Amino acid sequence: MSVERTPKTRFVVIGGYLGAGKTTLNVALAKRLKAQGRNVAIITNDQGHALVDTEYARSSGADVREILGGCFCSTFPEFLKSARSLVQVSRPDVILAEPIGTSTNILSSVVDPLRKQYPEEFSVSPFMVVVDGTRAAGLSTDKKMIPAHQVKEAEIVLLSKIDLLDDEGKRKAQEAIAALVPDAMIVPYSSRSGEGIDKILELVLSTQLSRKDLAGEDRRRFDAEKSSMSWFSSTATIRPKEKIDAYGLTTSILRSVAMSFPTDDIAHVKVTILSEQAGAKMSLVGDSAQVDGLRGGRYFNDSAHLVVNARVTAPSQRLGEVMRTIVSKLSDDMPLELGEITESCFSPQPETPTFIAGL
Ligand SMILES: Nc1nc2c(ncn2[C@@H]2O[C@H](COP(=O)(O)OP(=O)(O)O)[C@@H](O)[C@H]2O)c(=O)[nH]1
Ligand SMILES: [Mg+2]
Repeated sequence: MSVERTPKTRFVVIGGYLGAGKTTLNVALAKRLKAQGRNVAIITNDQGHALVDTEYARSSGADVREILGGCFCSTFPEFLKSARSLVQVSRPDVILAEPIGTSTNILSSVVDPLRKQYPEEFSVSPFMVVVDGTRAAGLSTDKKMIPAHQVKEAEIVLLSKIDLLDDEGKRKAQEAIAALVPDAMIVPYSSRSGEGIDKILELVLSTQLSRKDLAGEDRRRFDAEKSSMSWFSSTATIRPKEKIDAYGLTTSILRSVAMSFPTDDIAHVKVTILSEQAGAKMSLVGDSAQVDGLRGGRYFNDSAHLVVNARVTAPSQRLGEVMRTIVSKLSDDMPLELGEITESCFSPQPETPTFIAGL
């Protein structure tokens, strides 16, 4: 199939809160774009040392780069270097970039400098923000400030998880978003049913450019909220002594997490287990646990790689202790041995953006 190639790389930044559905959407978009014969690259971004998102995004066949250790906005030169190296190596038609779920001021500190300083290299799409459809109606009363701030920056709001909403729920969600960001287009969609994804694909491939000018908010307003949510990440090798149920293992980890913290404090916890024989990915957002994918078989007795990422409102020491216990207890409860455990756990420190709007 011949595909029209645009001379510039289409650059789409897709922001939104923890657990809203960004990675799932990027994977769905990448698969469709690949099926059309287009090259796709995904840039993932987070604070820890091993990302569930990166492993999952690679499963779409896209070239995936991760930027670790801080938000795009404070590592803009690295972000740009990554994008340019992607352009040279895999010549993507489209780059999809996912900032950290608690990122703020992405429009002014990432999208704006990209479009103003590199218009010859990149066709920068309007800034898209994914909003969890099941949480949209509560945005204005949410005690957290970051989710509403992110919505206000959007040029296009992608309203996710509409498979979980009835018509009334969809209407309320859209009303709440329109009240926060009257100038944005709203596209309801579901990564589960596929509804609305073609519309998003159309926007991704259009030549429409980002144009919104909005000064960033004083980032110090958000520092306390960002650092109240600690980050934990761990990897381990699992050596089964008998056959293990990959789905049972991920479920057991998430069940233990759900029992250890109040629902509202669980921003997003992700687990993947991957071996030659089996693979499973699961997520917990608040009290909603979902199987995101099973690959290969469900059972395995070969050596497997476990990755756990958690973002929870708790002091980092407590999050670390709880998560470490949950991981190490696996070998008490199941016929397996754990080896090569790596771990990082911390509260994110305030970041200094590379570009501040207006300066
Ligand atoms: N029902 C439903 N679940 C979704 C949808 N999109 C994402 N999810 C689930 O929401 C959870 C968080 O998704 P993820 O893409 O990791 O969110 P991110 O933190 O924004 O990247 C996962 O369990 C996904 O399977 C959707 O459209 N419908
Ligand atoms: Mg993600």
